[in-house]
Parts: sequence; structure tokens; C-alpha cells
Amino acid sequence: MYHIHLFILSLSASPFVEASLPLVINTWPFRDATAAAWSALQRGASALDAVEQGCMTCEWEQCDGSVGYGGSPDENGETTLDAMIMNGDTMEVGAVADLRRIKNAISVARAVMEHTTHTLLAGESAALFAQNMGFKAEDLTTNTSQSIFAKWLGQNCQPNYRKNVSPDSRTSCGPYKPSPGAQRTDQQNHTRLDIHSHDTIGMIVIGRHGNVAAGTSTNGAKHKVPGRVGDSPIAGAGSYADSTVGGAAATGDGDVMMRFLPSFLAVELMRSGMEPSIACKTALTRIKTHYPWFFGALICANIKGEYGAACNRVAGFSQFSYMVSDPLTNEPLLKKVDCF
Ligand code: SD4
Repeated sequence: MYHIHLFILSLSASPFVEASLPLVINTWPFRDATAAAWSALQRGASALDAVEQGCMTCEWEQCDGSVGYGGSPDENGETTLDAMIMNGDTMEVGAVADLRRIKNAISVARAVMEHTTHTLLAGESAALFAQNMGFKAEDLTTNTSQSIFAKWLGQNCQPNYRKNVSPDSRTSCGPYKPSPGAQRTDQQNHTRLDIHSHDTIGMIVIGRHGNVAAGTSTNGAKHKVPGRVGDSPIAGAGSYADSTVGGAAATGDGDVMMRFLPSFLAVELMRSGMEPSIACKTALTRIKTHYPWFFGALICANIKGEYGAACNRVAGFSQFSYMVSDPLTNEPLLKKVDCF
């Protein structure tokens, strides 16, 4: 009895997760995305294909309104997309940023990887590239994005990402000019942000033989300044994959998080032997030191199939949900981690 008790205790106290491959792990409770990636693996698809299938599912379903078309209108009311995909076998990356008029951003990112020797294409030219590659150009605006935009205009363009401008962005819409007098910091700017204005699918897939792929797809931040690109399409920020170690993917306030390359850092920490959930936490701690109030979470997985997640505790965000599928769960399983 005594021994059984000890065993249960040590299981629940251990940060280690029983490992098994293949593995699909993704940010937020985006179950259909996990299921799509998992069933792709079951059909014999590569880790890279599974990431693309998973992220694409969220793009079509407009997961949480923050992935794909019809979400997060910018200051002009337009939806633009950021996405990346990384092959941890070859260290190739394809990414698109500020992509306009094309719904399937993750597949355009894959086309950048497979049909160019570049890593990242942006803006109008990325849309043109996509069209040339056979993707359909269509309006990404929907009734929902229009009404989010109209509501924002109706509340004097609040919340607002501008600072030190005239007229004062805290009370007025633009157009804005620089205002040398007013000194407002990031901190003041971001504490007013709605944490629900962010959500990205970030996915890591570890194939049966330990091949790692990772990807992200998002429509970024609601009411962003046109041209704004977040962390999601930046290798090492939005996600990272290295088949000798594992992968990581981030979600949250990309403007802050991309300054620290948390996905790269987490993979490097795992390379040095750190367990995934501790690597996630340590990478976020680096950001927290400088921006204690930042909103963000990280998922991490290694090539043994161990995984974990971490999130920074801020008002309204004390627990982070993510999805996992592996031979032990055999179906997408919702996991939660308490923020630190
Ligand atoms: C961004 N990181 O564009 C993305 C948004 C996000 O959870 O992840 N939301 O900043």
C-alpha cells in the first residue's frame, strides 16, 4: 500500500510525460486541427504534411476567429495572414507575412519553401507569388470582420497600437503624425490590450522515426497597424523544428515575443537535455524578466515524444489549453497547464 501510494505521488509530481511516437501537439483547444494532422500521419503522411494539414484545417475553420480569413481586421479593416512551416530534417523554412487575399497561408508558406530558395515573402508580392503558384485570390473580409472593424471605429479606434503620435492614439483615430512630446512606453500600450485579440495555431509534429516539423498560422493582432508582422512567420519565434532535438511553437503577444526567439531558445534548452515543459517555462521566463505583463504561451516536444507547455500568468489568463495526439491518447486530447 505504502509503495503504491509513493508511486502515485511520484507520477503526479513528475514533470515528465510518458513518451510515445508519433506525436501531434498544438496550441489552444483546436481539436479538429490535431485530428487532421493525426489522421494524415495514420495515412502515412510525413510530419511536414501533417503540420500543413493541421494548420490548414484551422485556416478553413477560422479557429477562434484568429486563424484564417475574416478575423483580426487591421486599422483599415483588412485581414492579413502570417504563417510558417519548418522541416526539422533539412532546416528549410517557408513563410509568408502580411499575406493578402489568399486564404490558405500555410500552404503558400510551404510553396515558398518548395518553389523558391527564399525563406519569407511578404505583403502584396507574397499574394502575387501565391496567385502565380495557383492559389485563388479572394476577399478575406467577412461580415464578422466588418463588424469588428465598425465597432472599433465606433469606440474611437480603441484599443490602439500606436504610441507617441498626434492626435493621441488613446482617444482618437488617425491619420497620425509623430508627436515628439508624448512619451509612452510599450508597457502602457500593452496593459490595455485584450488578451483575446490573440490566438494562433502553432503545431509540432514528431513522426514515427523522430522527424520533426513545425508550423504556425494566424491573422495576427486585431486592429494592428497595416504592415504589422508578428512572431508567427519568423523561424525561432513562431516555431522551430530540429530533428536532432525536437520542436517548439509560440502563441501570444508576438510583438514582444519575437524579440526573444522563444521557440529557438526552447529547442536549444532541450538540446542541452532540459525536459520540454521546463524548456518552455525557461524560454518564457527570459521574456518575463523584461515584460512581466506579456501574454504568451509555448508548447515544446522532443524526439522521444515527451512534451510540455508553459504560459505567463497575467490578468484573465491563468491556464493555457493545448491539444495532444499520440499512440497513448490515440485521439486528440485536451491538456491544460497552469500559468506561472
Ligand atoms: C501574433 N502571436 O501575431 C500572434 C498572435 C497569437 O495567440 O499568437 N495569438 O502576435
